[in-house]
Amino acid sequence: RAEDGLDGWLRYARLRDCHTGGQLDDFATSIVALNATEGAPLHTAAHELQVGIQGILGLELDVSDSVTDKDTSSIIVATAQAYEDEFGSLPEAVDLIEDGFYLSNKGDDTVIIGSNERGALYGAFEYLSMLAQGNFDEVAYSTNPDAPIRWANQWDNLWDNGTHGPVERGYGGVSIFYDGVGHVREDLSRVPMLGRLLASIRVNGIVINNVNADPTILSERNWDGVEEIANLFRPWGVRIGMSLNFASPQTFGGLDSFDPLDDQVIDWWQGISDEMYERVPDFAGYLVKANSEGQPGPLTYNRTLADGANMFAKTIAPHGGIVMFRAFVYNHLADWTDWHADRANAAVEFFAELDGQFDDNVVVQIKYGPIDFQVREPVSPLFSTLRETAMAIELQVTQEYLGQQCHLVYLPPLWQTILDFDLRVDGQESRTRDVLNGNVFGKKLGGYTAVTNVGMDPTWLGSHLSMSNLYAFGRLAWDPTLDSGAILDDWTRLTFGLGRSVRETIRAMSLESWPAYENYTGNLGIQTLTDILYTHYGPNPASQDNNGWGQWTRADGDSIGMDRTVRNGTGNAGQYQPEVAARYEETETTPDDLMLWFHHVPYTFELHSGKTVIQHFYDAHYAGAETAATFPKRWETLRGRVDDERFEHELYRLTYQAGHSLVWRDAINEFYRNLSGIPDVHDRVRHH
Ligand code: GCW
Repeated sequence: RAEDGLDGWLRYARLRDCHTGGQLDDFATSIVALNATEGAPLHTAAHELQVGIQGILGLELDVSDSVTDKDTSSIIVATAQAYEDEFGSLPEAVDLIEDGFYLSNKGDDTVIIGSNERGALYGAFEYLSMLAQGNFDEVAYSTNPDAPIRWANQWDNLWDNGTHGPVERGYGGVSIFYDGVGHVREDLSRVPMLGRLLASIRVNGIVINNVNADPTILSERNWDGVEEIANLFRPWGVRIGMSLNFASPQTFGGLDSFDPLDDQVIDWWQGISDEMYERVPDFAGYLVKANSEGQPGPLTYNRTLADGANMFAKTIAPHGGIVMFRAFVYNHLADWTDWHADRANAAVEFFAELDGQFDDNVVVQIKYGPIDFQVREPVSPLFSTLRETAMAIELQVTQEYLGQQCHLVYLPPLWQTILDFDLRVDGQESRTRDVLNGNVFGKKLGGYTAVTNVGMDPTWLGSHLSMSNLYAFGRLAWDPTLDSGAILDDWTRLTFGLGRSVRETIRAMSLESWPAYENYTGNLGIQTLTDILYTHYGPNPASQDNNGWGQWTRADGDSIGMDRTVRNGTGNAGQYQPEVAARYEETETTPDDLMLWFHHVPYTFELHSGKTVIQHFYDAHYAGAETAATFPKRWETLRGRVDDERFEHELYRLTYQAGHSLVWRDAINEFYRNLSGIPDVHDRVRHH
C-alpha cells in the first residue's frame, strides 16, 4: 500500500499479542495534553499519541487539555512550565535545554515533559517508538539535543527547466513544494506528512528551496504559498528556512546593484526580511550559496564573503533568525595543468581569514569533506580552522554520488568517520562532533544539516530502504555517539515489524553496503569514480581529470593520486592541525583508505595491507561486486516476511544493484588495466 511508504517508520502497525502480553490491562485510559491549543505541537503530540496507541495497541484513548479526574490513569504530555503550574515542581526538568524532554513510564502512569512544546512532541514520538517496538520497559530519563541546528535542506527548483529536474540531485520524484512552472503547488498535502516524519526524528528546520536559488520564490504569488508551507509545518515544530539568490535586488528587485554594502540593497533585503517575519513569525533563517559554481555573491563588488553573510544576518537578527552561509566556495574553472592547484584547499583559503568577522547569527555550513559528498573523504579541515565562527556540517541523505537510491548504501558509518574524527585542535582530543556542539570552540549555535531531497514518490526518496538514511540523520543530529547498527535496528522494527530475520538481514546488508559501494566505485581515497560531467551516476573514471572541476585523480600510465603534501604537492595536508597534518604528509602514516587522496604514487606502490595499489583496485572491485551479488539473494529470504509490495520493490532495486556493481567492477578495473598495463595477479581483468 502506498501509505506504507508515506508513513515511513511511523506506521504504527498493530503489535501481536505475544509482544503486548499482559501490558494492556493496566494501560492508561486517557491522554492529557496540558493547555494544548489547536495547531500547536503539544496538540499534535496528543493526537499522534492517540492515533499511535490506537494503531499499535488497538486502544481508544480520550484526549483532554486538563486533568479532570485525578483518579484515572493518563499519559500526561506537557511543557515543563505547564506541568509545574499544575502539579508543582519537577526536578527532572531542571536539566532540560531547548527541545529536550523528560520521559517517565511507570505502570499506567506516563509523563512526557518538554522544555518547550517541540520537546514534548519529541517525547511523544519517543514513547510511541518504544511501544511500536514492543518495549514496555519502565523508564525515567531526560534527553537533550547535542546541537540546536538540525535542519533538512531541500534542493527543490521552482522551475523544472529540464537541466536539473524538479529537485536538483533528487531521486524521489517531483517537488512536494513547487509545481515546476514557478509557483508553490496548490496541493501541499505532502507537507504535513513530511513534517511528521521530520518531527519524529527531531529535525526542527527545513530549507524549502534549492541553494541554486531562484529569486522568483519572492514573487507576489509565492509569498502566500511560502506562508502556507510554514503554516503546515508549524504544528510539527518544524520551522522553515529559505535559500536566497544574492543578485535578487538587481535581477528581481530592479535595483542597479546587489552590492551588500549599498544602502539601497540593504534596504531592499530588510524589506524582504520584515515581510518574511510578518508572514512567518517563527521563520528559521536563510541559506546562502554565494560565489560558487556560477552563483552571484559579494566578491563581484570586492566585498568579502563575511560582508555578504552579515548583510543578511543584520536584517534578521532583530527577528531572531540566522544565516546559514555555505563554505562550498571554489573555482570550478581551475587549471588542471597546475600541480599545486587544489579544490580541496578552497574552503580554508576563502574562510580562514574571515574567522571572527561573521556576525553572531551567521553559521558557516560546511560539507563533510573538502570536495563534494564523495564515498570517502577526510574531514574538511575548515572544522578545525574556524575558532570564532559558528559552524554546521552538511551531510547528504540523497545519494548523489552514492548510487542515487538505486544502490543500497547505508550512510551513517561514513558520516561517523567524519563526526568521530579527532581533529587534534591544540593537540587535544577534539572530535568533529564536539566542534559542532560547541565543546571545542565554545560556539553553542551550530549543528547538523542534510540535503534530503525527498519528492512525490510514494517512498519519498525513491526506495524504501534509503529511508533509513533520513531516519539516522535525525537520530545522529540529536546524539552523534549513537551506534549506527542500533539506529538501524530501531528503524527496521518500526518500518518492517519485529521479525528477527528481517531485522538481522537488513542490518547485515546495510552495514556491508557502504564498504561494498566504496570497493566497487572508488577506493583508497581516489573518490567515487563516477561520471562527474553530466549525471554523477555510473562509472566514468576518465571524466575526473582534464577539466576545471577539480575532482582530479592525476592518473597516468605509471601513477595515480593527488599529491596533497606540503613538501611537493598542493599543501592541503598542511591545512589540518599539526598532528593530523604530519600524519597525512607521509605515506607511512596515511591510512590506506585515504592514500590516493593525499599521495601520488606508482600503481606498484605497496600499501600498508601489503598489496600494491593496482592489485588493491582489482581485488576491491571484485570483493565489492561480490557483496552486492549477495543482496538480492539475502533479500529473497525475506519473501513472505515483508509485505509483497515493498518486498518486490526492493528486490528489483537490489537485483539492479548487483548487476550494476558488475558494470562498475569491469569498467574501473579494465580502465586501469589498460592505463597501467599491469595485469591482475588472479588474471580476472580483461585487457583491450
Ligand atoms: O554536488 C554539487 C552538485 C550540485 C549542487 C552543488 C552544491 C546544488 O552537483 O548540483 O548544487 O554541489 O552543493 O551547491
